[in-house]
Amino acid sequence: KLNQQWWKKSVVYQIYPRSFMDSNGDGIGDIQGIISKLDYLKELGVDVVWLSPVYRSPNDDNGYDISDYQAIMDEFGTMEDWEEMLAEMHKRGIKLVMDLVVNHTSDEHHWFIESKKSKENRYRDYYIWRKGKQGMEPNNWESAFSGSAWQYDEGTDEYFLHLFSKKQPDLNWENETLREEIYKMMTFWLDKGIDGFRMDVVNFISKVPDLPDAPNPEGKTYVSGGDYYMNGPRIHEYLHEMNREVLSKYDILTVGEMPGVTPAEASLYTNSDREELNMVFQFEHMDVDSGSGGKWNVIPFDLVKLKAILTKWQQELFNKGWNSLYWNNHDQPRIVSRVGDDGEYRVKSAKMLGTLLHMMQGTPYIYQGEELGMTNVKFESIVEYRDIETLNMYKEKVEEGWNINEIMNSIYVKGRDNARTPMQWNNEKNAGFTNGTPWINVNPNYNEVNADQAIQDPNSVFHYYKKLISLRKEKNIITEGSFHLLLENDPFVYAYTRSYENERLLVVCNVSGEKQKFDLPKEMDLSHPSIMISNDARNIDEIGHLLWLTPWEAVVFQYF
Ligand code: TEU
Ligand code: CA
Repeated sequence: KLNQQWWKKSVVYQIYPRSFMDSNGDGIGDIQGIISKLDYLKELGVDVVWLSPVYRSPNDDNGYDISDYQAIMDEFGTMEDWEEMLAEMHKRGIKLVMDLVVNHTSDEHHWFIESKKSKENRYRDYYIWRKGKQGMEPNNWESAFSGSAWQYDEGTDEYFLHLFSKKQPDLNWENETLREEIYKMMTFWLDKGIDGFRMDVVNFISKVPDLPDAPNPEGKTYVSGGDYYMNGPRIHEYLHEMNREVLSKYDILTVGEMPGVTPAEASLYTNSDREELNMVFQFEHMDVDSGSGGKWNVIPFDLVKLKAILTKWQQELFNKGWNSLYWNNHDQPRIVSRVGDDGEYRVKSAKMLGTLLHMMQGTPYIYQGEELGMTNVKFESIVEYRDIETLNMYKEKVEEGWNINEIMNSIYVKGRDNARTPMQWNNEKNAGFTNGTPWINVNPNYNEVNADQAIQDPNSVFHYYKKLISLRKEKNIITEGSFHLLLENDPFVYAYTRSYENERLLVVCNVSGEKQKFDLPKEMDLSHPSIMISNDARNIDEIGHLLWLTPWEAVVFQYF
């Protein structure tokens, strides 16, 4: 079936199953819990669910370390539960995109158990093994989760590569038999009727063959090897092969998670003529507040930088590829705390940030709780944190002599557990997420931030997001229109236009807690503007050529 590109009009909702809804009181979200909340998603109006991994896993990285790709994780339920969930989603017209994690497996996957048995084992070459150098690791690459990217194995006196945790050995995509095994597994799930894949760090799967040391001018213990595995030499060959062998046979959505991807590369990955993927998750807009040395070195947010990045992505993929649009996911702190105001103006700034993103060209992704304006969390002590990335960083920074308060502040601002506290359903115990003890503590603000309250309040973020989602289906200008940034150097006002045939949208957002002046563009014919959506009451007749934007105001003018 030809791909009708339905995903250009879709809005995707990401579920992190461990934290979404617990149905059996063990404090861990599960598939029956998801089923019980599908009417809520239907009410919101989302078209697709991206479900983070539910495959068998020891949960070293909460399911991103898979020990059996074709079995369901015990804590989440059974394959029958999964089949029921898919049927219930499809009954409601909701599509299901599963998470494909094939840069690495768990070290408890039977392929790895075999691979480490001996150098002659038939699975040896499914993974990346190298001899050490003078008793040291084969190269100087660091793991994303601290320490070396290599783990020594006594049994065969060699090291194996793991770009993430020690329990996440990287797969060797040079091995054709391995690639065929992956395509078989993908077909297993697609033949069950799923509607696509989100592909975990899929631009890491092709490494530069001789795995060279990275430059290390500052003499660090380990350094990022990203230049030798991001967008590597055979990545387009592999993705085109995957498309030919599997993806092209189904009418599906495919999105590649690609840390380090540029717009130029993304136009290659997402150009439909190249038969690779439909869209990618880029990370440039997620690093505006990251200093040199990575995310934990927090620097002030800079709107001018953000505007330049998102404008580049809008314009360089226009008529060439396709963008994903996201602020949040299970790896990122919550945007209303990161860029908005999670205090007095929480609801208003959350609506502004939603408007800013959803009026752009691309497929928007809403992360669970974003539609409620859920915020970051500040746990008293490190013992309340769960994420391996955070716990490893804490240990490493303590050893490096960092001040504990500085470490905790970096965790408060950038830690992934900010996104992983339980979904807040109501103001009952544990926010209605579980009647047991939650695997991670609930954000204490669940009394005022929860789904029940949001659904009853017509002015909630929830109902505002509902409207953004429906506008995308009604207005071709949102999916087809060209993008033009205004006031590129204004540090507080984010304004852009979308143009399509004789129609215009003018999106004006005040990304600050102070009122800001905005001069309407001359070409805007004041006799015809209408307000398509806004987060603040405004009498259209009073509008002259000068707008005083209220704190965190978002307004979308429509004119011809
Ligand atoms: O994330 C890839 C990735 O690069 C993230 O680790 C990100 O850079 C980091 O978390 C920023 O804080 C994917 C998954 O989304 C993530 O949950 C997994 O931990 C990782 O791959 C390994 O599977
Ligand atoms: Ca459970």
